[in-house]
Amino acid sequence: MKSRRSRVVFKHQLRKMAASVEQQQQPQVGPAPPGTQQGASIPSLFMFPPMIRDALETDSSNIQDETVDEILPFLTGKEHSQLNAHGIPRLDKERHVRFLKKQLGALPSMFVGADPSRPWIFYWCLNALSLLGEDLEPYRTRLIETVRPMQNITGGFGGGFGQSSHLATTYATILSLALVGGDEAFEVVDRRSMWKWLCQLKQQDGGFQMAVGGEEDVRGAYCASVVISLLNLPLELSSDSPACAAGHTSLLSGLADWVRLCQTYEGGVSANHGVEAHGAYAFCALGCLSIIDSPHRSIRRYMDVPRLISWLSSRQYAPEGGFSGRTNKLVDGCYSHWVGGCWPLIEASLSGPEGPTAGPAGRPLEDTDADDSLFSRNGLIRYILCCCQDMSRRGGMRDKPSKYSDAYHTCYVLSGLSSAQNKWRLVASRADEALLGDDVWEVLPHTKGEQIFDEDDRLGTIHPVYAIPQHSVDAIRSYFSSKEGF
Ligand code: FPP
Ligand code: K
Repeated sequence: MKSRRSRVVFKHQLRKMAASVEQQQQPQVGPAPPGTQQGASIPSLFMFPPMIRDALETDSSNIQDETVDEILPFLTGKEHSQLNAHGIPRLDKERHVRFLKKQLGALPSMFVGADPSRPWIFYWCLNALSLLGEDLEPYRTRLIETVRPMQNITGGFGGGFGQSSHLATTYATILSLALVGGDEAFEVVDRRSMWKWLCQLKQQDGGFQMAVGGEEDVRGAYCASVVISLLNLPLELSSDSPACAAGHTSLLSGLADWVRLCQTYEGGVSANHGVEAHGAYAFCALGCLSIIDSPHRSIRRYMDVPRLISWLSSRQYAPEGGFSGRTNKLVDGCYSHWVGGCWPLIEASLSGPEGPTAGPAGRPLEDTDADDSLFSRNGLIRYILCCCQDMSRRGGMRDKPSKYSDAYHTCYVLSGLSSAQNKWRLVASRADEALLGDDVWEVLPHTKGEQIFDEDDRLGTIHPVYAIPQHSVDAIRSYFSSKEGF
């Protein structure tokens, strides 16, 4: 219990903090700190270590301080040779495309341990290339030939030929096939064995194991719902599913209740019940719920939304501008997607279906100029463009400046950049709960507030639930929607 005096001091500090944040969000005027690019206007929020500090020194607080020291020269322009008027470097698309194409080639032998994640590499590289505006057609045939032998006759895809099926590699394979598109790619999937395998993974408590006999977590809930809805699989459970013993009759029954129990006392979402909340799992939970039903119904029904918003908001740091994955941990570019990707789903859950942007006579609906985003889009854009690009010959995107770029970070940093630059809206919700994932979404450039990046650096977009382009979602769904049963 705080004393009265400490409450008064606390209130005073809060007022001071609010005033200083307001003042710090104003662009820098007067002399720039040493080493700063002259002429660029950078809000001072992103130029100095935080004003308010916890007096308790721990390993976590020390490494946090070191991270701020590492990042500030990138945010203030000291590490960049060319900046725009807002102190932001260009997105080096050509370099990142070259990096991704190289990653898609054969892996050097020292990466033999990464073999089971080959379907992930396909998804990360293809999705990132598509965000950068590259044509994926040249990869279709090679992808089809490579993933075909990875499918097991007992259902699902492993990480390579002869490896047992796993939901993560299955999810990554299905998304990769959707990305390259075309009937031949879709026909690789054996839907009947996929359905039988998913029925084996479905558990009595409503959740999904990642592999037969493997761990049950919220990744399973998300990956299974993505696969079920993209492939239009029948929902009835096979009679030998372990879930039947608990009275379940559908692949999705009890799933939302299982996901609900992953929300922790902090307001975030954990891998399974009773462990630590982490941003990657928040995205899985919201994505899964948005497939089970429209987000304004399912997210509001199964999540404590105010507590989740409070926890998600705490993931964005200053001066960094980027997101962390959990309490007392460091900013990392990949959370630009895992945490950043939660915002469109949260926004849709709050606003509900909004109808098309253009009114009845093609007249744009009333739009105020104020930026009502729930996170600082410009803070995230600043972190990504200033800190996450490898500007050396290597290219690609990274966690933070001291880390090497890789395909995983390139995919999720670019996905997060795209969701900060563009605004998704739920236009119409599905008529019937049974039409899984059948909501209408629309995306437009985000134009409210100040645009700090160059228009040429605006990325393509990915569907807020499926994390691949909307036209890829539409194509695979429409191909399989004509299939009744198998
Ligand atoms: C902690 O790593 C990371 C986790 C506990 C979650 C990892 C899960 C994902 C990235 C995605 C799962 C989603 C799907 C769809 C399969 P850390 O301790 O190295 O990082 P931290 O310090 O930032 O928490
Ligand atoms: K990490």
